[in-house]
Amino acid sequence: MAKNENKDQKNSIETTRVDENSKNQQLENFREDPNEQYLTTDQGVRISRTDDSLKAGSRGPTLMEDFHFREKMTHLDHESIPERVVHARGSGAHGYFQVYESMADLTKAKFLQDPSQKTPVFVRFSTVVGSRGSADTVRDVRGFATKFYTQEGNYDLVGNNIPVFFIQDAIKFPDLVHAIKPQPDKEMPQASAAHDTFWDFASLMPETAHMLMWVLSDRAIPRSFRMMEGFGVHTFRLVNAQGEGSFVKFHWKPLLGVHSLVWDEAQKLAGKDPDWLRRDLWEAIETGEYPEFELGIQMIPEGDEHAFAFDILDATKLIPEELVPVRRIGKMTLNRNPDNFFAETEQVAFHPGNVVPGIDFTNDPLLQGRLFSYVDTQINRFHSSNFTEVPINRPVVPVHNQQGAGFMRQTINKGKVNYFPNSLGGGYPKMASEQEGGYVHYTEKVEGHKIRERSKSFKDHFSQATLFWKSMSAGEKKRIVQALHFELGKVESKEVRIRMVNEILNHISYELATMVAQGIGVDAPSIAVGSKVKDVAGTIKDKAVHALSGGKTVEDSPALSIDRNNKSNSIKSRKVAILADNGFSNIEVMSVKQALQTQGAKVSLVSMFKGKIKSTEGEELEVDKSHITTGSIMFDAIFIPGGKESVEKLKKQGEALHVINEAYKHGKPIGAINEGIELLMASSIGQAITIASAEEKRKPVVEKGIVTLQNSQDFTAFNEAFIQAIAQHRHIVVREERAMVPA
Ligand code: HDE
Repeated sequence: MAKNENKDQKNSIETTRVDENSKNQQLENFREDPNEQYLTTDQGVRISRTDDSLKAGSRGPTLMEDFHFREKMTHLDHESIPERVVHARGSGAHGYFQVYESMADLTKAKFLQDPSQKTPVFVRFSTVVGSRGSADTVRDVRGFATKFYTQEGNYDLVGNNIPVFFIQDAIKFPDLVHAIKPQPDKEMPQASAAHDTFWDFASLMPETAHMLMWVLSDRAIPRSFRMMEGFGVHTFRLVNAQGEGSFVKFHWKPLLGVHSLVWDEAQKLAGKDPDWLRRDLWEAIETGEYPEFELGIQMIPEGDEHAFAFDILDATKLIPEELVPVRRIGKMTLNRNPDNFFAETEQVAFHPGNVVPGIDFTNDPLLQGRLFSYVDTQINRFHSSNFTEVPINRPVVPVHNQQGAGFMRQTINKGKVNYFPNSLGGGYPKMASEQEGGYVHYTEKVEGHKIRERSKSFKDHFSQATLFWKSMSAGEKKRIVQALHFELGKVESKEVRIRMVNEILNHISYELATMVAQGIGVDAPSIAVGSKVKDVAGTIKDKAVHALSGGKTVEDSPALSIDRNNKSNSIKSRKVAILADNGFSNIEVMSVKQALQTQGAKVSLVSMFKGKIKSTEGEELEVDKSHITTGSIMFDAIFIPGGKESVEKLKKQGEALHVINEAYKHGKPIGAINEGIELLMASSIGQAITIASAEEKRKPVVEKGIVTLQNSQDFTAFNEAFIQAIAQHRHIVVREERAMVPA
């Protein structure tokens, strides 16, 4: 008895300690380090020679008894497992999460109580549609899945970078995935929605309208995984120790702000560096630029379940932040790259059904269907339900149950008892009371007739799509139209294009439908429809008015816009290229480089060839990147130092001129000092900018995100202006009236 009491004390949830290193320490037991070791077979036998198979004579047939050959080849033959049916391409990172203050009033989840506790996490970012080897920068939703290794077991927040979804009911998911994936006859196109079947489906499914707007916006081409928001999408439920529930929406807010690529850049990156986002994440962590995200919650008291003009169980709707503000409750820091892609990033298995006490589900029919799908597909990937024993998937707390056996079982369960109830095994493993950390499902009252029907409260498909459109900046609107020109421009069926314009876009906005029609060979709609809408109670209202009962309405939501609300003004980890050749001004290079690096930017010297280039002052600098291996698309800003000889050489290099034109076209800040300005004027942007007038010379001049300094050594003022231009990230709108610059 006394022995069991001690054991209980040891096993108590209160005394279970988890800290930042718990997961790393657990993984250490499984790591293999080849350093200074002999090559062996899987049986541990040392190998004397691995370059030749065992043969009957050096020109004779290979012998069956060559166990080393057989084993080596067999492993290669079986190295692949099925890729994920969606979200196949992903990148992972380890880190930790820390809550800012106890959330005990809302949830009893232990990892959300103590601000001094660091809970280990593993995050996997992904694209959705493309296969494992597809490009990172395609237009797509990004997955943002987080596994919290808590002292009460694993909690998975399996979200996306877009707060809503295409469909309302999980039963439509196979149709959606079939429509958007490559067509079944010719397996084309790869990693793209721009084809007939997807837009055919979308044009017939008005519930996709809101999500389509997000996917067509800049959100779907993030500049970095570190610079995008994450969302839990569904309404979940938090439950406190008193058993009181409240509804919650989860958000991740990146501390670097939200930033995107432009479409032309994204497409080019897909060719020049298909690993763009993966590399960015990896390098940021390697160089100590740890990605940070704050966890935010929107809290809806249980009594407000029906207070909105939409249904909070409908995953095609968000709750405008202007109605229910996002409270930031903690921070996640990603600080360690995986040791092995396959063992960790590929084998990690997330599941929205992995919850801990204090976090519970709602009846959102999309969420309910997900609760079935994840384990089902994981059994297909791993051919066994024992995938939970793979190191990356193990909780950091002990697992005791009678679910033994199956392919590749690792755990050796002791004893003859594998059932419950039992007396022969002392009744163990035993049940935990709620106080002992036992999971108790929220006792929601549910009643209803069995029926295959959509709730009437899910019927309004356009109001939030309209709210999104109306909340965009002028530039964002323009880019949504361009995205539609691309996506629908690739659709061969005119019927589908017409239906998209009339049955979907015109219901979102007449302005949008008209602008899109113009670019895709379809007549503009003759009348505006859908500016009014019926709410759940049948009242006719203006569209995109989101009322919380009590009167507050939202007709414009800046929180939806990147341009208007979500940027940061830091240049931390931004990449800047210095274009130079022999005969550059070293003093200018050094001054600008140092100023940028002090602010956390990464600076690279780019020239025609690798090797060293010499400055006018005689200093030699190592070139970081040659033109052939890089391009403007791999940088956030460009700087051209003076130095007559260098600039004269660059003027004759199409590569250097192309960097300037393209960076200009993509809205990127460009800085130039003294003779460097001549290179700008020699490029096509010479026609787009005027550069400083005589009296403005000697101090930096900023025009359309181009910062110049002439006849002056006042680099401090130049650097300040250049840094400010970089902090604004893009200067697209102000440049667009001079669209003749080629790129
Ligand atoms: Fe998923 N989803 N999903 N999904 N999902 C999968 O599970 C599914 C949805 C999300 O990095 C699959 O293990 C259904 C919404 C992420 O490993 C699969 C429905 C959201 C990941 C699956 C949805 C997500 C997945 C494929 C509609 C945001 C990648 C491989 C009812 C809240 C996780 C796998 C990782 C992966 C099913 C919709 C996020 C097939 C049935 C909404 C981030 O089980």
